[in-house]
Amino acid sequence: MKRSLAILLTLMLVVGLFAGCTPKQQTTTEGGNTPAETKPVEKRVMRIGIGLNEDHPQFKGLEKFKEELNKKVDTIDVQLFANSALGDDRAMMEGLQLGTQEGTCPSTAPIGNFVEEFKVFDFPYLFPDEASADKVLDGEIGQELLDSLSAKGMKGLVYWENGFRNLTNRQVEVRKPEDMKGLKVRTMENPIHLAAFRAFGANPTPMAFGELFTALQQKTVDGQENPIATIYYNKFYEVQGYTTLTKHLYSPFVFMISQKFWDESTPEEQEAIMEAAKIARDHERQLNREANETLSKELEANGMKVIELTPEEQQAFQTKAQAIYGEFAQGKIAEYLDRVQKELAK
Ligand code: TK8
Repeated sequence: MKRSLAILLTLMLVVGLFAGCTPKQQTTTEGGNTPAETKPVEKRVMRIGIGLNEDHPQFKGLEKFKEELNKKVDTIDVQLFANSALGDDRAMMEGLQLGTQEGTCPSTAPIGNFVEEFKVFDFPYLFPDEASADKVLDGEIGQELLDSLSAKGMKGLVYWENGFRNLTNRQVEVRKPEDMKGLKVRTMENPIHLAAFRAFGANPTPMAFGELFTALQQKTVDGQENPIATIYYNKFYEVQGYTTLTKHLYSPFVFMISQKFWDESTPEEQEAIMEAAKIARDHERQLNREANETLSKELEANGMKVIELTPEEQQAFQTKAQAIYGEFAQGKIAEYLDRVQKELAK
């Protein structure tokens, strides 16, 4: 259903392109009642898509972005699309490159397929808490990585938060890596995540987020991993019995627009976009942290068992994960990993 909608939208966009309706010319006008001498404001359309739904803090952040941007400039018409309506994270980034959409906010994990250095954020148990993540992401290292996206046709604006990821599954009360033996776990499309789950003893399989709920429902996979907010707002409790608070990975989002849209913006628009993106970031992070703090109870109220790990139990997962660092910490990724670790030790 979602997929056919995505195909339909893609077709419409392609037809639009052939009809000579390129994104630059794809403008809307406002002010039909303006006096003849006043030129109506020509608006450029900024279509922003995400995989999560309208209830998630990420969507609330986008609404905030839209509101703030509208306060500052009246030349950009922000249109928001939730639920993978424009495609999954990878397809939407390709859409930015192709010019078929203007904005998205993917997890960093699939970005590593475009700019390798982003994989530095895929090492499990790298960040001990949100404050440490903010320090690195909002600092020099984070900025360098955002800048590296420009060469790929994407303008990285700022980092938002997906959050610490936790394991859910249908049938097993997981407390230690051994409990995951043979468990079919969906991960994002990222080699380090796959290796980590193999190291835990699971049987991981990569899949786009838009297909996940159905896959869990149809038992194609037994489990998945995501922050509490996503587990709750996507109603995974309807198809999953257990959440284990593994907190195995801090997952950032990158709020990005197409480099083309950015380059075609005036300096005033660029400043407004950047400011609105930052205000929205702070709003999104705050809502997301509240959600991740408070929604465990709601998962339980909806029939899930939420398993908190002792520090020793968590250490067992961390030790397994540590074993894969060497294999993936190579070349530029190793350099970034080293810098991140030094920054965290300061
Ligand atoms: C949504 C994804 C999602 C991510 C995943 O587009 O795929 O599991 O955590 O939230 O970015």
